[in-house]
Amino acid sequence: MNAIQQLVIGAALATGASATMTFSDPGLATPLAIPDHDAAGILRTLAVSGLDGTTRYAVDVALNIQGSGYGGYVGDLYAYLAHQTPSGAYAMTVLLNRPGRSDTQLSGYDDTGLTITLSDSAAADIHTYQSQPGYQLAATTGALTGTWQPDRRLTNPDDVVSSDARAAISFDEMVHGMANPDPNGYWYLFVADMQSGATMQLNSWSVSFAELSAVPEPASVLGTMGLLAGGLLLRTRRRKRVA
Ligand SMILES: [Ca+2]
Repeated sequence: MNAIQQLVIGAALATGASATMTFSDPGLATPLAIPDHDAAGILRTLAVSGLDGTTRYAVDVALNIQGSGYGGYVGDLYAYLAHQTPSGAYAMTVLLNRPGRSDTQLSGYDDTGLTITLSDSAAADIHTYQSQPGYQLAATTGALTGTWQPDRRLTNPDDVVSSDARAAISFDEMVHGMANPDPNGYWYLFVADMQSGATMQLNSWSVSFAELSAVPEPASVLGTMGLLAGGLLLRTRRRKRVA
């Protein structure tokens, strides 16, 4: 293969379709009750393997929490995601920190549950979803739907309000902010119900890893085009010399 063919194939790979791998909680065969008004909460574990440690991934978390008994109340919920690499490095970020809780609404939002995806690339913060135009609840369950940014507030869930700074790290930083990035290992979901009254259950959760294509920067595209043109020119000149 000559240099020109290598460049063309390299460009095709860089813009090709990317793969997504999803890992679901295998031990969660039936809904798991989240203890009411109990900061001890529940902790679930996913073993993740088979991902390329040198590839950059977009990480998304799917979360399905539904009201039980007399019904749910999403403003009671606190949840975080943690990751432990095979070498033992550890990172975490806050997914939910009492959605809707503010200085004027200390109980947070009263919707019955969540059937959502949390993603770094979402348009809006889950904490203030009722202020976002077009937010939707599922017709059958009343659960919030859609794709949202994780809450990322590190404030104590007993004190958190919407105006608190969102200082916690993104999913991408959870993996690539480490000295030896590796998405494999263990991923943990912690969920707690921080307020007495309404009760909820964890129906399912999963973590997806979508390969991010190495899209060339405009400058490097121009550089590649220049190299290709230069290479063709060189070959033409050489042929002329031989002839
Ligand atoms: Ca509760």
